[in-house]
Amino acid sequence: MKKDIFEAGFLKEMVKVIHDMWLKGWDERNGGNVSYRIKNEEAEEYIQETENTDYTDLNFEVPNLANEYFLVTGSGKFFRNVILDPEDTLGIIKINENGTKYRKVWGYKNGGVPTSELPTHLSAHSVKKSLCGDKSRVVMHNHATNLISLTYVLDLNTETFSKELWKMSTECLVVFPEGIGVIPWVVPGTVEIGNKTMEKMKDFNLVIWPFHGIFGTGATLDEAFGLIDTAEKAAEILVKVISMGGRKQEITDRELADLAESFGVTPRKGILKL
Ligand code: 2HA
Ligand code: ZN
Repeated sequence: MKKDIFEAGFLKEMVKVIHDMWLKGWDERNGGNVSYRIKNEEAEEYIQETENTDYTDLNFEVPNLANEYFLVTGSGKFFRNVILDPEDTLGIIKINENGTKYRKVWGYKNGGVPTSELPTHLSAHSVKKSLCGDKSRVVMHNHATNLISLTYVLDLNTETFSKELWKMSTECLVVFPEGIGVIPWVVPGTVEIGNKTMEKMKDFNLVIWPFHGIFGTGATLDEAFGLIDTAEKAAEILVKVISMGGRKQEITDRELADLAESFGVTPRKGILKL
């Protein structure tokens, strides 16, 4: 007998983080999507294996995610409604034994399907699992307003975005010393945007999609949310600074290097000019 999934910590945390994202104003209408790679022991406690053999092709391969379970937001679902009906707006999928297909094992109860950004989520999970194992279980996407705004006015590269955000709030360099990855504009929901994001995920935990939104990863929902929240807060400050006519003073590159040394983090090479 499996435990009641509505008592599962991972489901409660997912509902809460999604509601928090909605309250932040990052997820208008059906904007945004989140996936959590469920730990095996959690999956075994809560998920009743179904007879469902109705597999959907992924159209790409993630062999290292074979037999993994993912809690994933549903396509077209509004984040503001997740708190009202998690079993309709969320679902759990299980990847097949060679990482080429998935089937639904819980949720999506009115015939829903996982997010249109599943290619990016699973590609990112695949890279992160191979690089950091249990230290990465969450992929989170949303339309954080100020980060998107900056993609219209800053040069679209890692050096510019990372340094500008590091300079806007002292904690940024400590929270994301590896900086922030930037890809070109690509049609969302495609395997191509999944591949481009995956390439960046080898080096970053934050990847910006210009004129669209942000992807963040982490070991936990709290971590992925906190990472995006920190970057978005810095972006908000930068938007305000630019709107007020620009800066009169700032944290210097030397001071950022001192900060990094003091906190024991290594800033991505080539960004600070010392
Ligand atoms: O799920 O945010 O990128 C809706 C989106 C697509
Ligand atoms: Zn989006």
